[in-house]
Amino acid sequence: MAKKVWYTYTIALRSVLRNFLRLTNHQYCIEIMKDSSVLRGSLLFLCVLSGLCPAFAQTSIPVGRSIKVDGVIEPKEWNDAASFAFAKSDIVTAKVFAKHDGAHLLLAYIYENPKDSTYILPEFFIDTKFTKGKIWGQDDFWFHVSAQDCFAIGKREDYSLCSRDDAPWKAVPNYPYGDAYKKIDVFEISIPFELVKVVPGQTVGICFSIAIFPGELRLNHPQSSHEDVPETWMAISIE
Ligand SMILES: [Ca+2]
Repeated sequence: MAKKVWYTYTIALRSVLRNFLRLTNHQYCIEIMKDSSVLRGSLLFLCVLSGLCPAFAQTSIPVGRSIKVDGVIEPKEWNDAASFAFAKSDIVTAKVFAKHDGAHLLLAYIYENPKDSTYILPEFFIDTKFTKGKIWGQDDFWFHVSAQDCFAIGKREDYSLCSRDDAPWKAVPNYPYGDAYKKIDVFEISIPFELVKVVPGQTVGICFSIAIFPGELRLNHPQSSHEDVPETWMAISIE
């Protein structure tokens, strides 16, 4: 009997935690860490015990196998990556897989049920020296995937360094040129560490972002981060 009550209790607790974490985009775990009260400490313990605190596993980008940058998720191609979920929206449910192979930062943007005829553009911002700051600095990189692969240093939305086939980094696929819309739900991306002057073992600031057109909506991960304020991006160690 006691065993059954305990089982019911743990199932209910897991359900509550799961829904709460879903609502808060996992930030609750981080908030718990900042509070040393006994109550919250206990919640943290339960949170970890229940396996529902992915935020703890998301403070680093693991080293893993190389990938084939072709826009196709092969079996076991990404099962050694960290996962970052965007807050749910009416337009798309999106997540990013992230890892590196020692020489390249590797990302996969994966969309579930993207709304038809909506361009959902992968973007990400890296504070490569982790200098934070309230405005973009010369160590902050902007990456953007649309009909071309674009990047800029020190600012966003500078489209002077765009290329579909000859960019110094690679994203597959791209949206078609012009108005020929194509629904895409997986992008694979590879950025040479050499391009951003990042080395394994260091900490960087990262904000994963998706820009949604039409509508000019943007989703960021972490949800509390802002694309224009590097100090709000998350600290990530490159393993
Ligand atoms: Ca692939």
